[in-house]
Amino acid sequence: MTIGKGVLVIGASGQIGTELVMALRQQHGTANVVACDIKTASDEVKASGPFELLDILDKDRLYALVKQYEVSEIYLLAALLSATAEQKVMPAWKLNMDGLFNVLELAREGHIAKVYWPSSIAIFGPTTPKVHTPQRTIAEPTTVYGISKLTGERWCEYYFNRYGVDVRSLRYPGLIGYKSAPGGGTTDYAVDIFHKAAAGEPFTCFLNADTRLPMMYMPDAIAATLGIMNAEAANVKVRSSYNIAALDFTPAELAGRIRENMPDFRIDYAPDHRQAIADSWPGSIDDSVARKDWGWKNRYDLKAMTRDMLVNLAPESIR
Ligand code: VAH
Repeated sequence: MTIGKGVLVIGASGQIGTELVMALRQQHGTANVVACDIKTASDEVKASGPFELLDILDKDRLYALVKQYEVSEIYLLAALLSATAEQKVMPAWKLNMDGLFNVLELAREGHIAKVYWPSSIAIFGPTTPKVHTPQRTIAEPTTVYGISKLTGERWCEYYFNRYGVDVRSLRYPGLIGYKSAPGGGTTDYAVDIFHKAAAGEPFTCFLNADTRLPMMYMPDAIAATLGIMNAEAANVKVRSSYNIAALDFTPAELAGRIRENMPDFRIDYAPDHRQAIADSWPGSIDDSVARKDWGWKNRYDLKAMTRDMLVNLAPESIR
């Protein structure tokens, strides 16, 4: 089986996938980047290049697409996120783990050359040091999502060490973007708040005002993803998953930044089941290892992210 120039993005209709597909098509050429998902993708993704329906648990269909498009790289983004996974425990475990094994096995068998698989700061738990959490530390996650991501990291490192599979991974913090709707995440309040502000509506936050969480603007997350995948293999020294960081803030701090442009914006707080998930995670992350190994650095701080989100969602609000 020839390994060609094809790139497969699985989970292309999700929050990250929608933007990652467009960035990969710029790098590899639109015809070479195949967007896949179990549900249809955005008009932008479908109009700019090939799209295929795929359930990542259907290994035969996955292999057929790898052959058809002469795929050499797979970006596996399909997963159930933290809040949803708590409601659908076994479906989440099956999707998050069997999906990963389907891709790692294709790489072990030599059908693809490189794999990207996202982990998350959700691999940390209540016993992890919460401030400036280091690359290597206690990781006792208490959520289905976090357990699946920590387990996945262990398997990625095993497939690298045992079979030489070139799988690379980042521990994403909460991601914020305006191009796609998030789904089922505990950090998704930080996206919803901008849409409410842009609509001139008050926002009820499902986390407490002082809940500090690590976050990142989507353009930085996309840059980090391309950065680690384009890095020299010798510089990717961590084969479980890298901490990456950019921002950390509380809902109250984010609301304050929005009010700098929209003084009438109002927020109130009604913590729900997602508060316990957020309370189990770190407040800030140390990403010095990624910065040293392959030159990671973020571009957006909280002020710049807030401004860019509002420029795109509510341009009339910008002062
Ligand atoms: C979630 N957005 O909230 C994801 C992310 C760190 C959080 O993994 O589940």
